[in-house]
Amino acid sequence: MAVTNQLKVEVIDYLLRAEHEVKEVVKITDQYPDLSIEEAYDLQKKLIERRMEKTKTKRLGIKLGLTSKAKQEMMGVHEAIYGYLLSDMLAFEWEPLQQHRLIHPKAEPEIAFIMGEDLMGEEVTAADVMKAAKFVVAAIEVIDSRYKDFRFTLPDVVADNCSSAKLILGSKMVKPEELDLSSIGMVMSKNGEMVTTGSGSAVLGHPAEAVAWAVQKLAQRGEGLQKGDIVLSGALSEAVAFDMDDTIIAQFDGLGSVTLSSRYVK
Ligand code: OOG
Ligand code: MG
Repeated sequence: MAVTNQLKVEVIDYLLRAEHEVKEVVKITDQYPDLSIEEAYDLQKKLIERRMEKTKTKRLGIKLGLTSKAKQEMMGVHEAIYGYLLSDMLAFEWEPLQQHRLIHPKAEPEIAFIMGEDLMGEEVTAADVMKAAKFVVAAIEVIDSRYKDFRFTLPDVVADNCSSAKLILGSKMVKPEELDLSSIGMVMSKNGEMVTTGSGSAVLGHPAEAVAWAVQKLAQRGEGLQKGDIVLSGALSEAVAFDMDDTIIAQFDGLGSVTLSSRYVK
């Protein structure tokens, strides 16, 4: 199916409205079953442009998703996915999330890269990523699929900017070469009880491998990482649902911890 301009406008309005009105919607492939992944990336790009215009936000960086073999198998795919992070997605440890602005959020423990240089090209390697990154930081990503029950196919989730909603960074910045990112262990707790554990190797073997994959993928569309970008390299474990008054803490070897709390505040 060709993605006509008319279709792009309709689908993008539909997804942006779902986010704005905090209402889950039926996935778009129910209506457009032939939507390809490449067409979904076209939609994502337009959606991001429209969202930036509407919310007067700027690019903050890039996020990866489905970077673990387990998650890829669950979705029946062999590839990771990427989306964009925007400035209004940045949340802070000391400021509870506004639960009523989220549909059915889940928290993911991740390792974030802060880029010290632009990075672009189809040949970029994990070693190049490690060189171009200025710092790595512990992070929690909040994903909040706009689709009903968090159920979707790959083109659906790509068009929905890979479920991006919020991110929180820890306060300890570490130079990438100071840590072995593949062997970092992580424990995540919810209201004081351990809920999940993971390791840096869950992210395509090494988080920098995942970021290199994203750079290669972006290059196919004439894009790349920019100096100052925050890059979320993908979850180290499964995502954990949370509700108002929950507190989630992810603790990483060598990177310290990062805390998410959520309240009903208007
Ligand atoms: C897609 C986004 C997954 C990750 O880190 O794997 C993701 C989803 O599961 O909703 O951000
Ligand atoms: Mg994620």
